[in-house]
Formats: sequence, structure tokens, C-alpha cells
Amino acid sequence: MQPTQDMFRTLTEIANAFGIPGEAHSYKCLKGGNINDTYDLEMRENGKTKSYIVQRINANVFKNPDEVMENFDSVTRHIYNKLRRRGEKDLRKTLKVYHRSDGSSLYTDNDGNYWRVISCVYDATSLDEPTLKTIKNAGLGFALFQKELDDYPIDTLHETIPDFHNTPKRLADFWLAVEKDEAGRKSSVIKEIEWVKSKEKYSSFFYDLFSKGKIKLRVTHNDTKCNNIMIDLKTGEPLAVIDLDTVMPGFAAYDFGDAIRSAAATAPEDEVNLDNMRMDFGMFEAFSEGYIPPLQNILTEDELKTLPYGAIVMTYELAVRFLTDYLNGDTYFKTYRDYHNLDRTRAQIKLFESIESQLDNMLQTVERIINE
Ligand code: GN1
Ligand code: MG
Repeated sequence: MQPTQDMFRTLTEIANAFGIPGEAHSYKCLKGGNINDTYDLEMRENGKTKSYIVQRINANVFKNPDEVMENFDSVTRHIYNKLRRRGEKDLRKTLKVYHRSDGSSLYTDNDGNYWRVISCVYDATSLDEPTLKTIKNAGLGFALFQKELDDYPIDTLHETIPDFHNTPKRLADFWLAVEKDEAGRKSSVIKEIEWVKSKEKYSSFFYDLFSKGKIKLRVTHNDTKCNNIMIDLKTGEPLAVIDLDTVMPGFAAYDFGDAIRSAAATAPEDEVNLDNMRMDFGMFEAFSEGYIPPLQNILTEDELKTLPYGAIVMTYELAVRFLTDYLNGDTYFKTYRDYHNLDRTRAQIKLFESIESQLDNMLQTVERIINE
């Protein structure tokens, strides 16, 4: 999206409300998210420029922005304090939330939109298109995030989206959407609906392990798309994990799985030419080599060994969510073209089939890394 005067005025108003020093100079729209709107605002003071990340929180998705910010703030503080205690100099390894003079970290504009300001991670890039060289560090970065939060008091976290990764509930919502057929699209997606039915067994995979006491609820990120990790432009080292709106109790395999779903896919999430879409095994392997070693003493053996199923379940869940939204008339995810949610569904189905067909090799590879 091209910058507009109106948006520039709004962002300037927000920067002023937060007491950000200097004068607003220009802004850029940062793309990549399906939910919030994100801008990079450049402020100038005494000839120096500094960037700030200004975000509008999607209140249709996050019904309680105060609770989102409480989680965000305390998770980033937790990591910051640990980095400081270890004498870590590079504070790009976590984000900083800005506060207003009354202590609040939110600003509400005249239209009732909620805004926040977050530090910019300098000399870094979000990993939109990982390569075999960079993906191992993405795995390492997400693992370190999991590790930093291992001692975070899980009961103090708000559930910012209830049942966010409750896969059986996602499936129940899907069947409701099929029944209601709100947008009159059901008859055009009969094949996809049948596919969802045929893979239903995966929806309760981790819930069954949990009820048997084999895996634990942990503080997880819940949206580990590869563009939610920042990588040092010069060294490739992982820096901050970003987009912390959905940090909530969850299963480690869901974070691992969502990262594989996005980072090891050979095409974008909404690819139309399905021949281009599959999971690249080498990418899976490299990510796992970064992710597993730091967590060997944290995750249980059952958690580690079942990680590959996370990729299956997360890809299934997202296919179900995209198709649900398509049936509901595109009310949740931002869409940029007709049939966007349907294209996304089909691309996830194709990716799922590729992941499922490589499952045995994935399990063996994880086993090998665990035993190394
Ligand atoms: C959304 O906002 P973004 O793009 O990081 C969604 C994730 C999906 C993802 C699919 C709060 O994430 O759950 O996996 O789109 N976030 C929310 O691209 O629903
Ligand atoms: Mg997100």
C-alpha cells in the first residue's frame, strides 16, 4: 500500500501520544501479516533518524487488546531481564514495548482503533523466504524463545484468543460453517470438505497425548511463521521473535509444526499453481537441527519424538481455518483477491499431502538428531 497523508497524520498523532521524541518524517507499510496492520515510522531528532514499529491491533480478532498488551509486555520484560542478567549486550534479541506517560501501552484513535508502538530491530530482516543457509538459525531462534520462557509463570498468561489452537474445536466450528453455508459457497468446495473429513483423526492427536500425560502445556508462541523471527543481516544470527499477540499456553509441537509449515514449504501460503507446493525435506532437516538441540533437556522424550506430527496437525488446522473463513464469507483473515481463502486452503491441502508422505523420514531424522 502507498503511504497517504491521512495515515501519516494518524501515525504522527500516535507517536505524540506516546511521547516519542523528534518529528515524524515518513512511514512505510510493512506487509506480511494476515491480521494486524503494521507501519515503520521514521522519526527525526537533531539530524538523526530512528524507526518505530507502530501497529493497529485487529480488535475483531483480539477482543481484549489490554490483555494482549499485558502478555506482550511481561513476556518481553521476562526475556529482557534474563538477557541482562546474562550480560548479553545485543538487546535486539527481544522487543521493547513503549508506554505512555500514564503507563498504558495502548492508544485509541477517534475511530476506536487500538494502536501500540514497539521497538524496531535494526540491521535485521524478517525471514520471509528462508534458505537452506538461514533456516537452521530460524529453528535455533524459535527454540531459544521456547527456552527463555520455560520458567515463565504460565498461569499468569491471558488467553488472548480462546481455543486458538484447539484443533478439535476448530473442526467443530468448521462443521458449523458447512451447515450454515453463510456465503452460499458450500457446493463449490465439496471436494475440500471431503478432504477435511478424511483427515479428521489428526485433529485430536496432541490432545490424546496430553490427556495421557505424555506431553505438557508450555508457554508457546502459537504463530511461528518464519516471518515472525528477525535475523541479523550480517551474521544470520537469530534475534527477536516478533508478533507476540498469541503467546499462550500450548504444545511445543504446534510451534515447531507451524514453523515447518511455513518455512519448509516450497511456495507461498496462497500459491495458486499447486505443482509448486511441497515440503522440502532438506529445509525440514536443517530447521530441526537448529531447533532440537537447545531443547533436549527441556522437552520430554515424547514431546521431542512427536514434533513432526506438529507439522501435519498445524497444516491441517490452518487448511480447516482457511476453508471455514471461505465458507463464512471471508470475515477473519485479510483477503486481497477473490477466492483468496480458497487458494490458501488448496495450497495447505497440497502441502499437507507432501508432509504426510514424508512423515516416516521426518520421524527418523528427529530420532537421529535426538541421539546425536
Ligand atoms: C495469521 O497475522 P499473521 O499473519 O502472523 C494467524 C495465524 C495463521 C497465519 C497464516 C491471530 O497470522 O494463526 O497461521 O495468519 N494469526 C491469527 O498465515 O489468527
Ligand atoms: Mg500474527
